[in-house]
Amino acid sequence: MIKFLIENKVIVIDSVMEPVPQAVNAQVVIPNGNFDVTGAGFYSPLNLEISVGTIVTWVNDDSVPHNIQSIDTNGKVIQLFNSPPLNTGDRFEFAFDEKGVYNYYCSFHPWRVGLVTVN
Ligand SMILES: [Cu+2]
Repeated sequence: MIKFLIENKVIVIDSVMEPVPQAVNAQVVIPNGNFDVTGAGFYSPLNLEISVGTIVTWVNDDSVPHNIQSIDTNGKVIQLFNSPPLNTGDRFEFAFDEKGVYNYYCSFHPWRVGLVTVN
């Protein structure tokens, strides 16, 4: 009886439960006081280690605007991930699809340099 109902699609069994690929997320906090060159307000974490495919979200928890600019190993801005000015509470996302070590800084406060390591 059950077989009949299934075969005739009276009962539909969703037996193929394909796992849906989930994007992995990670976060970097721009902490309060990050603007202060004499302070310890480093990006948290300073070196974010993630795996390929991770979406990273930077969150500005500081009282002043910051931005996120990808830079090369000489500190020169490159067009890879480049945020507009982020006000307090603003977020910026970037998906890392290739392995590597990625440097970034804030062009308003260029002493603030961070790293994303993609394994
Ligand atoms: Cu800044």
